[in-house]
Amino acid sequence: MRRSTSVFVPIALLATALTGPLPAHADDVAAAHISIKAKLFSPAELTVPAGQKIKIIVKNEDAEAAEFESFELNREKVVPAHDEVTVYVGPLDPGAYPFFNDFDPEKAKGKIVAK
Ligand SMILES: [Cu+2]
Repeated sequence: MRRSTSVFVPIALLATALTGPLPAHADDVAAAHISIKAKLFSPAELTVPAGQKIKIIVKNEDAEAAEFESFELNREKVVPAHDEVTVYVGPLDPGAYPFFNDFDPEKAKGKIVAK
């Protein structure tokens, strides 16, 4: 069977836009954003201020769950597919804090650098 015309349906795109990260942060904690796409962290290196509490909003754009994990930060949190979680860290001493996706530890790695 042939379809006479291709129908462009922007609803899926709109839904994606509406479920994106909220721009407003009600509290005064500095926010940093990391996304997971095609099983890679972006940015893979994230610089944050040392000496203050930080919230890291980890957004998973993939269709598979991920787990944001860091031994150095003592954090481990599942990020469901197409969802986001908030991870509070700090105040951090200056230095590098590696993290990885525990569901795909060979491929997805990154680090937070506190300065
Ligand atoms: Cu884990």
